[in-house]
Formats: sequence, C-alpha cells, structure tokens
Amino acid sequence: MSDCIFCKLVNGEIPTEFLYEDEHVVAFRDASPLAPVHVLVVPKAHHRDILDNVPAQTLASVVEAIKTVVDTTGIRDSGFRVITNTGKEGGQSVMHLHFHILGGRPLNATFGEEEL
Ligand code: DGP
Repeated sequence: MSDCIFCKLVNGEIPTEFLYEDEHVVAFRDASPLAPVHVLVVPKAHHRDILDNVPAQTLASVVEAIKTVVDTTGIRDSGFRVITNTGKEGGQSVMHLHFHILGGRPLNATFGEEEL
C-alpha cells in the first residue's frame, strides 16, 4: 500500500535498522518506546490486522523474530510482553499488522487502564 508507513519501512523506502529480517517479516525499534526494549515485528506483506488472512508461514516467522529479538536485547529470561493492538478500541494506530515486544522493566500485569 503506497500510503502505508510500515510498507515504506519494510521495503526500505524509509531507511531503518532491522533487528531481524527474513522472507516474511522484519523487526525494528518503535519510534515512541514505552519500555527500554520496545521492538515491532512487522510482516512484509500488508495485512491490516491479525484477522486479515495472515499465512501460517508469516506467523511462524513472527515467532522466530520474537525469539531473536528477546535474545539479542537480553530480555528473554527477565520476561517480556507481546501485543498486537487491533482496531479502534484496541488501540491500533498503524493499520498494518504489527506485534509490539516490550521489556526491560517490570510491566503491570493488569489490563484496561494501563498505557500499553
Ligand atoms: P499501534 O498503536 O499498536 O498501531 O502502534 C504503532 C506503533 O508504531 C507506535 O508505538 C509508534 C510506532 N511508529 C509509528 N510510526 C513509526 C515509524 O515511522 N517508525 C517507527 N520505528 N515506529 C513507528
């Protein structure tokens, strides 16, 4: 999609450092980090959200990206959170499927009022 910011990031139109890349996904740091480690895993193909016909191979790559990112950023053992905000009330602002990986500080275990 020509007007999608994440399409531009994944295809190199907007240069950014990838912490992980394979055939299906990339991972890069969030521009507005909410934790010491805040990385986005983003499929290369444009899917609006998790319910938008995402192939199994892409989801397998998402898991591989998460494993690599939590290892290389050192948050695997301390713990981390993976989130995909979906739709207006789910807090999604970029309409290209992405998974937030958050860690490097204690994360509140409650839902609802929390900023994340
Ligand atoms: P969400 O609200 O779940 O749709 O999250 C979108 C995230 O994307 C938000 O945390 C900020 C991040 N973001 C938006 N534009 C850019 C960008 O141009 N570069 C990077 N690295 N992150 C971005």
